Amino acid sequence: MPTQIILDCDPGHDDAIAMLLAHGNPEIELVAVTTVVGNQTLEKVTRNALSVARVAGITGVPFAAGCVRPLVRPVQTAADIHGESGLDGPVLPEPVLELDERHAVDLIIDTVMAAEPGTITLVPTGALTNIAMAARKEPRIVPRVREVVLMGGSVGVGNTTATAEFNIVIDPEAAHIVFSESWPVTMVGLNLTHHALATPEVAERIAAVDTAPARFVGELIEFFTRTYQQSQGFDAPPVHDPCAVAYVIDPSIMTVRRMPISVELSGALTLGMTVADLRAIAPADCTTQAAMDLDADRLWDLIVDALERIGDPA
Ligand SMILES: [Ca+2]
Repeated sequence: MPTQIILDCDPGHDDAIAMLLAHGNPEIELVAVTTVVGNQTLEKVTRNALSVARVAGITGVPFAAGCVRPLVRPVQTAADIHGESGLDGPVLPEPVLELDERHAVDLIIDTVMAAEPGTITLVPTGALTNIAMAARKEPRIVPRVREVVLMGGSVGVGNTTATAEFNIVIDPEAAHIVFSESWPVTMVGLNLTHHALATPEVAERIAAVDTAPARFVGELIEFFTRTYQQSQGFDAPPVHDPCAVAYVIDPSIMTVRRMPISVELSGALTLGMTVADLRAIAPADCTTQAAMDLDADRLWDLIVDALERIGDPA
């Protein structure tokens, strides 16, 4: 039985690749895609999600738009990394899927409540606004969710600030809610994703797949490489979001360590930091863990395999 996931995202170059991986991998069943303000405005990331669905040939999966701003803070986007559209680089095809009429928060709640308990995995790859709102609006989802595997935070280095990662720092209050709930949380953070580098060798492997979706990914990586070189000083860009999907597919692709993780809500230098308690052994009631080491070759094997399986959708 494939693992059923809800991908809650803000496409976003790496979100797009995460969606393709989830769609193309047979171990995953994508049961819903929800969008949240983050890399760009809600309107832009939602359109991008629908464009990626067309590229990937995704049909029969509900897509819903979620929160237009963080719980407390003003909107902060990442045009420096993702461009004006949020998905600059390739030509974005006109969407064919229609948005679900429900708000993303309601789609998440309805999907989890309708499924058998312990079957739905939430995979947030943007700010945690929708997930936090869903947990507050319908607390009965919390024990029913199998686990939350999120891209965000870090054990160590930040990106938006010295100590904080973008998805967490743009809505730290939402992140606090998600990390504090009783569901199991796996944090796939920058300490791991900074090893998921789309090197020229990786780009060559993807180009060799030679399909329209693979060329789309190649163009995403090309743009992402330039912005990461200019704004973050990376030779090759880290492709964060597919790492969370890869963990759901095959947890053995990375090592994880149980540790209490708290989100800083008031630090002058540490707002939005995921404070990981690395002391000794985690307490017995600890529900959070962090991904620590990645087998990057196997990550790219999964992505190339997913693109091969997707082929050229009609
Ligand atoms: Ca993202």
